[in-house]
Amino acid sequence: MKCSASITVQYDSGFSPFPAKYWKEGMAWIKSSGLDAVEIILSDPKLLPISDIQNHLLHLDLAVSTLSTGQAAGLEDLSLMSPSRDVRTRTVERLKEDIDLSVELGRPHVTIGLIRGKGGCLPFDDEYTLLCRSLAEVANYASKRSVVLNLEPINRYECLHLNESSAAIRCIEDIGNPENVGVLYDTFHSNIEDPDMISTIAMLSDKISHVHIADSNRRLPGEGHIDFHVLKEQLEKIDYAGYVSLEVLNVPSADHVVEHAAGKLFTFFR
Ligand code: LER
Ligand code: MN
Repeated sequence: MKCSASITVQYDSGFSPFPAKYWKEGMAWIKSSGLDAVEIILSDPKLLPISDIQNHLLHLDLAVSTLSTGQAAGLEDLSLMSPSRDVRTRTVERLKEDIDLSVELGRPHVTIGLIRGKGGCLPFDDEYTLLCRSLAEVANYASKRSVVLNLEPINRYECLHLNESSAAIRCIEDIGNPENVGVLYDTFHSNIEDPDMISTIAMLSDKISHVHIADSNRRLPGEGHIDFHVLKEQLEKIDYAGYVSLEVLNVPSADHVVEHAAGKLFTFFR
């Protein structure tokens, strides 16, 4: 399977084993580890040295699997379901900029994870309506630019909406089933929220547009209790052809992740 790992390029992230200022070294590590692509973590594309990044990717002959956009929720309080119209508008605008960046980088998918907002400011149904409205606008723009969005179910301890995989499917239906919106299946979240990981993958089937790999404790695969052999078999059964992308915490250390990431990923997915 095509393998990728997360590298942050703007601000430090617990999901990148390299600090933001060492993004070039991070991408070189991905290349030398034999992975196929980098998942880029960013907050504000307007502040990025885009041509520098493009040149470096070209120099390394490295693809981009996905743009991870959730950092802007944590650092800038952006949210697609905010009670504030101004915040929602700025969030939609930001995601349009992310989509434009995707076009410049060869159309990697753009993830809608925590940038949807944590929820809890308005009655649940009202927030969900706002989320669907904002998401439909972003999806429409992405469709015009031929970019795929990954809608990511995220566990209940991080946000209140779209925790289970089935909720993401329902949300995609509620915005009219746009062809360019898929589900980001994150093994860490699914292990917490879904009734059964294997039947969930079967249920999601060709709606899966991206996969995040982390074990039950958000460490490297094989360091917790998820059965990744069975998981890989199930991804093969549904003919999943996208990336499996490492998104683990730097536990016990970033050095540990740098040393073992590719080996652990390849044990299960190559
Ligand atoms: C992002 O992909 C994710 O999985 C979230 O849990 C980030 O906190
Ligand atoms: Mn994830």
